[in-house]
Amino acid sequence: MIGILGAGSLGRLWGAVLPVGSVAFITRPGEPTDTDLSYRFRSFEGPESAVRVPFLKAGDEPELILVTTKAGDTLNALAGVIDQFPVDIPILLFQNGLGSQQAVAARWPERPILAASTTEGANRPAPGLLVHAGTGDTWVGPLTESAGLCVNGAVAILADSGLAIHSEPAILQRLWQKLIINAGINPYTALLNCANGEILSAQLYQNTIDELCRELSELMSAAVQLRETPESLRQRIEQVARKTAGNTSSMRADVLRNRPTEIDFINGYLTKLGKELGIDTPVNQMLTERVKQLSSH
Ligand code: KPL
Repeated sequence: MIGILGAGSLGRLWGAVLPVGSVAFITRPGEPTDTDLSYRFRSFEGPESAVRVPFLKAGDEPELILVTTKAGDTLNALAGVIDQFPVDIPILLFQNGLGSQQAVAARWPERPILAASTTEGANRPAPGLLVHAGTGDTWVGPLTESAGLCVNGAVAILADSGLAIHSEPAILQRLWQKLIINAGINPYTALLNCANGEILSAQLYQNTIDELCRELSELMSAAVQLRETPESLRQRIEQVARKTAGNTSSMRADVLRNRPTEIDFINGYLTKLGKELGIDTPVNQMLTERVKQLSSH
């Protein structure tokens, strides 16, 4: 049995693609477990089907826990449920950005904590409907010492979904690659209230992207020894913005729905890291402050 903590789009995607009967959602303390979670699932370029996932019952022991909460909720959500699970159960984190994963690993260093980076796309355009909007790849790697032995097992369990799953010993570097893309697209789409592709012609983007990429290049090199020029980072950001031109980014979607954004785990994380490493990050700081102002209104 696989337990899923967090019934948002990504959690529901795993609930839909893993074999029927092998998954259950984990409830927070006080939440009822008697009725199953039901939703419609539109598979990628495939038919629509009905999905019904039960909630984990007291005494059920999952062999793997997937944590698909928002980055800002993760530590609290896990703290509320983790004591019911034996200390050797692998916990796989799917959060965007960085910072929340390290906080979990630092809080429970004795547990096998793993992190995943995924390019699967899922959204919920209507209540009760989950759409698998784009297929991608998912990489899984260890964060704590005891997690190293659990990577292959977790990859094998998730491969039963039919999605492309790979083990990645250097998961932190992989998470950084995604962080760069999110740092260069998400805040602009939120501030400009536009689809991903539209940022490219906007003044705010054009005036700041080169300096942002200089900050990203310096931070990435200092933090995880990945060396890439600012120009090549800009190229990668723009490639993804073009490829996902019509998409509403997760950060713009959060702002539009009045939900907290993940800015603290993207440009906010980079700003904080810059302070720790003695690297100036004025553009990351400006983007963080402006996105925060946006969501406080
Ligand atoms: O990951 C994304 C997000 O919206 O968070 C991108 C790559 C920007 C696609 O929308």
